[in-house]
Amino acid sequence: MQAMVKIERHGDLAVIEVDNPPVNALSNALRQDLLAAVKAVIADGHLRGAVLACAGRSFIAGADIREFDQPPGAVITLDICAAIEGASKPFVAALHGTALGGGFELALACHARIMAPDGRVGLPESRIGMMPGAGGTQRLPRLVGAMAALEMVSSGRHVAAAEALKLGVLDEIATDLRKAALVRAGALADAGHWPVTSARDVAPVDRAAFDAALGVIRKRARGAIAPVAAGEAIGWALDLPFAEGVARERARAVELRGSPQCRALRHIFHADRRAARLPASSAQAPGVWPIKQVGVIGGGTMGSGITIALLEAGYKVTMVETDLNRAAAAEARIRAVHARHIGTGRLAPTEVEERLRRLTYSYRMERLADADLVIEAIIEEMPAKQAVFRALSPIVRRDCILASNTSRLDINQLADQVDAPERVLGLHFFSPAHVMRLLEIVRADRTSAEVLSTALSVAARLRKQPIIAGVCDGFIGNRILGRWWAQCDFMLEDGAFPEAIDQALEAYGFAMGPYAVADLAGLDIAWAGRKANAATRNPNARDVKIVDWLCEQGRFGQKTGKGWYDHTGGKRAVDPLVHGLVERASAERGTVRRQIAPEETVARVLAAMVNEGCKLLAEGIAVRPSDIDVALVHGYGYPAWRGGPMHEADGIGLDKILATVKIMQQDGPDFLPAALLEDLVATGRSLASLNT
Ligand code: 3H9
Repeated sequence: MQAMVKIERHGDLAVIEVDNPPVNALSNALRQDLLAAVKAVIADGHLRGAVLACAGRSFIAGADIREFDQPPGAVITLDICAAIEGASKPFVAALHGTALGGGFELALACHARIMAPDGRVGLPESRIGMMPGAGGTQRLPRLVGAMAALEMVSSGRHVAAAEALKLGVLDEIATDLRKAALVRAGALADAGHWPVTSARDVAPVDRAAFDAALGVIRKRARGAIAPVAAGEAIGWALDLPFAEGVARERARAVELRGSPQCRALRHIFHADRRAARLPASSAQAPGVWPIKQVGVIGGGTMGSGITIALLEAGYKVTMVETDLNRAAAAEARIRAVHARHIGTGRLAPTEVEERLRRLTYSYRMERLADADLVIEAIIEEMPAKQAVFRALSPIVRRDCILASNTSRLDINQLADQVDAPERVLGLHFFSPAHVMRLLEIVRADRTSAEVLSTALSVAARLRKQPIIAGVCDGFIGNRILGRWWAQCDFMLEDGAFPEAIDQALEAYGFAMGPYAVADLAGLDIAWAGRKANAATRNPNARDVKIVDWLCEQGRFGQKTGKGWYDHTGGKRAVDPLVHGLVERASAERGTVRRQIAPEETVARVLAAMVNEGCKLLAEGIAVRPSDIDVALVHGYGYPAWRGGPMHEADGIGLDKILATVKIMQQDGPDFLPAALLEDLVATGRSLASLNT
């Protein structure tokens, strides 16, 4: 096996180079080798200084998170940081790619930091339920101040080189990184003294402002422990001597490492990456078609959002609308979003101009003759969508991928309209499409592996989180959503009120409860759908009428000022009229209303999700349980720190979930226990065992 750490000599200076692909993660073995190398350089009387650098695409991206379930090992990163910082010669960190977590902490312990122009640094531990444990929370505020450090550790964001330089993290940005680092190490050695981060004081801070910012972090965390713990540790840097702060940080980090939240977030980290891979059966590395020119048909909310996302990713876009007014409305929407980005400083006016130059509007589909990909985003009606696909077929090249943004319609029926149906698939974006991360890629019966693979590469370029779904009503996300929202409606009839259900689910960690979300999204579209599908409804399904009654009164949610709540004056207030309708629904069903505890709300919602998830797996609509977790976390506000419903269900026990489903089966055929769930319980297997 090749050594993971090597020492190169450059005269009287050394370069310690770490080489542990793909991202130089600090494994137990690497930490041992690295500490040995640092000690060897320190002990070598011919060497006056050293550079710490990495081979490959990145500097050390942090501790090896695959080892978090094992004991820490003989050498911890803290030891290496201490050896470097206390060395009798200067160490300079040469950073490229992503210097993250433990990697960044090593750099903070060095006596200077130089970074390549496209490099990034950060302490993203809180995103995986962890916090820095090698002095990061104590050294960072000594360089950048407590407020900036607080923001960095709680958000976990990656900071680009230019900002890092401005903040005081870096000493220099250099294109010829190794050379600049060697020059710096030589200069520090010549001077005979060098800065030691831990010896610096943290700049004085307005303590009340710091505590207020920590309070905001606590509120926004909605139950997530790590961002708050990391923030509190920055406070220790203000209150405690360095050594004490580091000891407390280490103890808390070890605690978090073994926590259920850390396990759940690591599950999501791996699940995200698994979801972006083709299922094993088609893993013969299919080719990826080049995509440069994209057509978007329909400039409504979805079409405009998709266009903004495509422009951000660098594509050339032609938007096709039916008339001047609609095109003007789309343009206004797109310009408004870009103007906001200029206003917040996210984009420079020149960047916006460059993006908008890549966008053309047209009323003629013929303009899409050169497109590599066309995304249809018109009204959610099958005949209209079929007409678009029929019209496109003779215009576009045979290797132009044709996608629909439908959230539930049968993609196969669209593929039937065109030549070469193997290039047709669904690209279901979530609203607002330029903001939401989830992208459901819907594979129709004839979609080819190349087309699927190309869609995954488009998702990566758009920085979206893809999941692959099969064709069914609602695909993965909306089908599961339909079931658990139905359970919420049943709970209203059984005895709950909307605000109690929202509160229970918000306390569980959802960003918003279902009734608050419904009011935000608008009740009218679902109402129209219910009316259109009335004839096909299963007569044995339990049907709750409350939302229809709300819509009949013109209460469509926030846009009309009233829905499940009264939003008059911009506040979400409980409305006695809604309570009256809820009680009427119970009375009409002949139900004696009873108290529904928050625990029952959560148990029924979770059981509905997991049961339907198992049906999706058995039908081959979802590839793996972890894809369902990815969908719910990135598209539906499920708390990431719980790892998604399928992960959570394994933790609770599938037998308990099944017991709840068995009670719910009285609610009709949609809630019959999934055969897969019963089988897993009978054979003592977990959902995680199905993650391939
Ligand atoms: C920490 O450092 C704690 C310390 O304070 C010490 C306390 C004592 N470990 O994402 P990609 C794998 S906590 C193991 O597809 P990209 C990843 O699974 C850690 N493996 O590429 C994937 O493998 P596969 C703090 C890791 O270019 C492959 O590398 N650090 C790790 O889009 C490529 O990854 C973090 O939280 C890891 N730490 O993004 C950083 N990181 O192909 C987490 C990656 O088999 N990582 N892998 O699925 C990231 O944010 C991104 O992976 C990164 C690269 C930006 C580095």
